[in-house]
Amino acid sequence: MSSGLTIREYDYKKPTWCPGCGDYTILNVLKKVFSSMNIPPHRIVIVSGIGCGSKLPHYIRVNGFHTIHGRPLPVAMGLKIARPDLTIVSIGGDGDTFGIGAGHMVNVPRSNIGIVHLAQNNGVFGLTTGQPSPTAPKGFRGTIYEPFKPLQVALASGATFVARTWTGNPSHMEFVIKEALKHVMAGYGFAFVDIIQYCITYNPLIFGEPFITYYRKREYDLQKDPDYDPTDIINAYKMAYMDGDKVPMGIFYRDTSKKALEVEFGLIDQPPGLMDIDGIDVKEILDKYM
Ligand SMILES: Cc1ncc(C[n+]2csc(CCOP(=O)(O)OP(=O)(O)O)c2C)c(N)n1
Ligand code: SF4
Ligand SMILES: [Mg+2]
Repeated sequence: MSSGLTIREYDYKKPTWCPGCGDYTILNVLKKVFSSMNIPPHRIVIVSGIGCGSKLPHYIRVNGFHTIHGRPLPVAMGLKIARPDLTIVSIGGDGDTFGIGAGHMVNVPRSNIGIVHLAQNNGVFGLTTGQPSPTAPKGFRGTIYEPFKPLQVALASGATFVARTWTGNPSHMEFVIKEALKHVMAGYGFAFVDIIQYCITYNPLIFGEPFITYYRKREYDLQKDPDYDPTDIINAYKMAYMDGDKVPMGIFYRDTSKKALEVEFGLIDQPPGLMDIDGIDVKEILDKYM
């Protein structure tokens, strides 16, 4: 594994997101996580759907696959089966993940494939100018349904790592994404992270309060509670149902008793984080195709 990678090595094009958008935080945190974990750019693939947040692979110097709306998860899964040695991060908005892609949000976690999915959960369809997404609260711009519950669904779908963070607390996000990657790289399987993301343009207020103030007042760090046991799924469900004055953040659930699909079916000899293909000579392959 390479060492000494700086954040700058992941820099690429300048984002076109609105100034103040929470997606900047996610992008910067990802660069920081990759560099601090010394994962070189050529060993990472970020697969995204369609939406504001899904433009992220254009702004970071790693391999990227900008797929179609709602499909980052199945594409990432196919990629992981073909190249289990790579670190694969799937990313998509709340429309992508919980609307059009909801079927994949149920079936990919239960496969326990070793990928991390990051949901950019801003409560709206940002790219198409602010229609309510599945996670929008009842009443928001005429929404008549109760909101989709990302963590409850992730737990029920068999994800072996389930967490939540938000764009107003970058150091917390860094901790959570790092732990999610470690879970995957150790060969334990699928990791889901719900990222509550600020959309300054179409959803700046949460129940009438500014986004940052709302979550800062209510964030409740599960890892600061010595009595919280993230290996207990019943505890995790209880926390996933908690809403209102306290918004739990952090690792809700972690199950290290299962093997990732690629490990269980022998697609890979060792968990991905421990492999090193840097020494392999690819000239013969390149000569064949170029
Ligand atoms: C199959 C399909 N249906 C609809 C659209 C139109 N569309 C593009 S992005 C989007 C919603 C984006 O919302 P979200 O996934 O929450 O991402 P955000 O823009 O908020 O980051 C929709 C409905 C599309 N591109 N493809
Ligand atoms: S519309 Fe919202 S989600 Fe999209 S770039 Fe602007 S602030 Fe970000
Ligand atoms: Mg959205």
